[in-house]
Amino acid sequence: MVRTDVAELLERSGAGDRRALARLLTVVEDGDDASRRALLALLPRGPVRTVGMTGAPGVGKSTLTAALVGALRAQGRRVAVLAVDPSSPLTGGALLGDRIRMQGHHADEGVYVRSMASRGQLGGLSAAVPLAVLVLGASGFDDVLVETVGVGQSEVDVAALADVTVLVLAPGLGDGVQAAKAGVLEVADVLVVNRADRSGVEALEAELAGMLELGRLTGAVDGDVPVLRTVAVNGEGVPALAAAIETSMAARRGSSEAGEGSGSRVHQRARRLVLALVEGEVRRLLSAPDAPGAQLLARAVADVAEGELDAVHAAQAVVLGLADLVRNSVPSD
Ligand SMILES: Nc1nc2c(ncn2[C@@H]2O[C@H](COP(=O)(O)OP(=O)(O)O)[C@@H](O)[C@H]2O)c(=O)[nH]1
Ligand SMILES: [Mg+2]
Repeated sequence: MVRTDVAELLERSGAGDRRALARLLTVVEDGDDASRRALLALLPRGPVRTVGMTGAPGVGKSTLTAALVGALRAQGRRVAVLAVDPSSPLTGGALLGDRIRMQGHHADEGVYVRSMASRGQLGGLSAAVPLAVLVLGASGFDDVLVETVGVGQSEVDVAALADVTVLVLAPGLGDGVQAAKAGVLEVADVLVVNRADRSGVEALEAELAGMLELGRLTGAVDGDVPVLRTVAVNGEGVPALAAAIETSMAARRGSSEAGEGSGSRVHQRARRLVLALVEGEVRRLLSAPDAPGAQLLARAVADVAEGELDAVHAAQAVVLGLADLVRNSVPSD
């Protein structure tokens, strides 16, 4: 795909053409280097409000996300949802699609749902999702909700890219302990006890309060982290969740405008996100099929494997070679 094609798709997508938007997101997921680069060059440079919805499987993330879409639509906001499943292109997205349909949002042109999987691509989702968010922003969406399955590192990844991270838990699943293990509690801005119509709500809330307290003592948690109750299946507590997201967003904006320095949570998050994208890009430049740096890497690997060179010097040669390569590469415009 050449630059002019991407430009045309972007223009059509901005005018509300959903097929053009779907094709752009396919470029994001599966596109060749030149297309992705062309797309990136055309996208506006500015943040889009991103809300991460994370938590263990079965806690009600998809149901809650669909309900939240309704609350945000009621405020007149245009809402896109990315269902991110690092393992499978089928599960998360299909289910979420069902929930959204059940809520009657499918006929609403202010709502767009798409599932994304890594498809084994290097640098994978951590690179594709932020780019997809920019595409959605350029296509007129005010909010992008990113639902991710709660498996290990992906929760932390989504937190790194979202402006506001909502950690969803449910009573009776032992999630409190899980959350603490994965380190997600530390990056969550809002905690939600969903399935609040079930028993065990107080016990979970007490457990969370204890963990937040501990987190504050160790400095892992700063600022206000509200704990809300929702019943996603009937919408109870969902407007309060939308309000808490808004408050958290405003607090973030406030603290970055107040210039709270490099130690602040906003800075830490920005640092994680930029580093993750740089690392993903470097990996892709070196080892994606036909990657410009593939030969550099292959030579270094062979040298080390054959005992010609130590790994430290080999790695340094790759970094210097990559720097030259990037400096000399002319973008395809
Ligand atoms: N009783 C009850 N069930 C819920 C609630 N929210 C979701 N569920 C149900 O929990 C199951 C898992 O929900 P889902 O949204 O797919 O969870 P996810 O895996 O976290 O995305 C579904 O059967 C939902 O209908 C709730 O607030 N109360
Ligand atoms: Mg789900």
